Amino acid sequence: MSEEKALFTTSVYPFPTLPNDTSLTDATGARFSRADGIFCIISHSHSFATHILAQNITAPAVVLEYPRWDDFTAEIAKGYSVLGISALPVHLDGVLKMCRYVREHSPQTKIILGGYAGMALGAVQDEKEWKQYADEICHGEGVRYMRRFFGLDADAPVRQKLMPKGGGSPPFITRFPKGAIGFIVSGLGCPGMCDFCSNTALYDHTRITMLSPEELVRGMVQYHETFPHVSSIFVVDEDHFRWPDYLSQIREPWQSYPELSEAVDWFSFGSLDFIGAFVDRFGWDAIPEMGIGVMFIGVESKFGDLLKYKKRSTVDPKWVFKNLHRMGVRTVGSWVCGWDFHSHANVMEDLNYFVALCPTYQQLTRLSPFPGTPLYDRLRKEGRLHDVPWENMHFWSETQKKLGLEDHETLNIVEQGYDLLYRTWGPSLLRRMDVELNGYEYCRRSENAVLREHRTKFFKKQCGMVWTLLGAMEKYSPNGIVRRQARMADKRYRATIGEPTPVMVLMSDLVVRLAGKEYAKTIFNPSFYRAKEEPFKRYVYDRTDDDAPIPYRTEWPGGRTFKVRKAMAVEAMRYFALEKALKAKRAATRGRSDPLIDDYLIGMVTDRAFGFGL
Ligand code: B12
Ligand code: SF4
Repeated sequence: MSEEKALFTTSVYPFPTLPNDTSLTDATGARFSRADGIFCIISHSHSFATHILAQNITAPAVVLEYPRWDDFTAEIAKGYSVLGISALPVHLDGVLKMCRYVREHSPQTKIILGGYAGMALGAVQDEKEWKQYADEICHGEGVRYMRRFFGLDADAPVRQKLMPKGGGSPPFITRFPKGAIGFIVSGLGCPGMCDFCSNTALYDHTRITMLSPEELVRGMVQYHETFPHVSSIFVVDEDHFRWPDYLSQIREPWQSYPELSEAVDWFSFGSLDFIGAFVDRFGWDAIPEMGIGVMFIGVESKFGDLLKYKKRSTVDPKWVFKNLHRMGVRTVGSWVCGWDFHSHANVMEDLNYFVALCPTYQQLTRLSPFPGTPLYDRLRKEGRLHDVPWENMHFWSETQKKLGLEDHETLNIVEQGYDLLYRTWGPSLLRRMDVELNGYEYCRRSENAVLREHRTKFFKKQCGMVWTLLGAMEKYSPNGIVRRQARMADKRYRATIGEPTPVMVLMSDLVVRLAGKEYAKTIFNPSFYRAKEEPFKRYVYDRTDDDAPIPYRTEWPGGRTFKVRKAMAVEAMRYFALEKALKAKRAATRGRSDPLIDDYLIGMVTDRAFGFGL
């Protein structure tokens, strides 16, 4: 075995699928735009923990993402001193099989299990039992842990270079979206102590700062400079608004890169009471002035007084959602079904309250006790846990029993909720356009020059892009309510931004045709949508240039199947023809062009970068 060589990996494929037959790694398809018919955004994501660990040690390292079994065993045969597995409880069957294999075929390899899978295993097995599988479980933050493991300075600043991008699109627009979403970790952990929350438990109820506000903005600039088509940065933390001093320090560096405001915004996390306190201190305007474009907000339930969580007791969710939308900030509202107080008498009232918030995106889940949390311990003591296999340990698990609802019902109510949101407000992309039109108007009136002169451009480009989907949304909407909303959005676009350009109209015509074909497929072959599968990728950190923005080499050892290559070729041809047609149209109708929007659209098509951030 060669010396000190680290292998980091996710669990092996196939991954379990979720109860509604969607993919674990497709946050928008499984949750955020779940029931949006052909407008559902199907997306992919990467394994950030493994990259951040590899980026903060000095030994050569390889990261495997979604390996198939043979890929994994072939890699193990290369001989590694240490194997770090990063996984969630839902993967534990696969992870334990991997550990057994390594114990047998590469006994000298040290196995470290980290992340939420480690926490869950440690919670249900005693040390003697789990030691059969892993040498160590890393509880909490892993960068410092791995540095200590390799005898490095654990407290040196955390390095974060560019991670692989995530992204998505309605599949009829592109099945191979170039990632439009960058990822950065600003902090880990939360002192909130909500009993159901794995995060507060894993990080022992504290927040660990991973980047200073200046470093965070520099990281966003690096994404923008390296990948100009990135339009969202997903900033991982648990509750940004709990840290008002940290958050407010982002405003100045952000404003000093006005070009950033024209191209990207960032995804933050906030809990209601802390958003309220932040706004009391700094005002609403501070939120867009820091570049925040999307906020994940845990609403959890209408009945905040019954929840008894500190984050959810003083502020009215309607007030928060309305104000954010007014400024162009999109929301991901989360709602949970299966609280102890839920019964047939109140659950639909609760759900409809959530629908009334009109979140731009949503996450509706069942209350799911994860091993290692106080909720799990309490329900176990009360004899209220179903024995579910690891593969059902996720946000829709049927783990709880003795509720005021039948056990199966919580899943149906959640699915009904997604559907209700779609039928009431239309697809998330339509809601997004409405909020972004607000953002355009709000920034145009703003006294802040960065918002007025730069952010307006961002909103204009985004609205122009989503406008090209409006015709299809109208035609293939689920009902008259949504059909009319699509028409009203068109009217509002024309009144706010202006007449669509001939380039936009041409693109919209193509979108309507593609949407028609897709819609027909869903009618004649309802099982046409399958949970998305991720390819296996191998990232090599050979330490030749650790300071480069992308310090790894990406390999696709399995290559692409014939079917995938064929689909990619068909799409490439379509986009080649579209590019020529759009350029010709712009040349022929130059007087009616809006250069900002047309260049943006044509640029995305030319660079084959069509894809939607959040
Ligand atoms: C981004 C995100 C996603 C993304 C990408 C996830 C990914 N693979 O990286 C997507 C959208 C795909 C996703 C999906 C899911 N997610 Co998610 N997700 C998150 C989120 C917001 C951030 C995770 C993240 O990337 N953090 C940044 C990295 C650097 O931190 P980290 O993963 O904690 O890793 C650190 C340490 O744990 C440790 N560590 C981790 N692995 C290892 C390995 C070794 C060897 C060592 C030494 C250390 C170590 O070191 C790292 C650096 O300190 C968290 C909530 C949160 N704020 O943390 C939820 C969260 C992790 N997700 C969760 C869940 C449940 C899921 C799903 C199962 C969905 C579901 N609906 O049920 C799927 C499963 C995904 C999969 N991989 O199969 C739960 C996990 C709870 C649990 N006990 O299982 C969380 C905590 C949300 C919550 N509050 O409950 N998720
Ligand atoms: S506020 Fe959010 S992140 Fe913090 S403990 Fe509660 S649920 Fe977890």
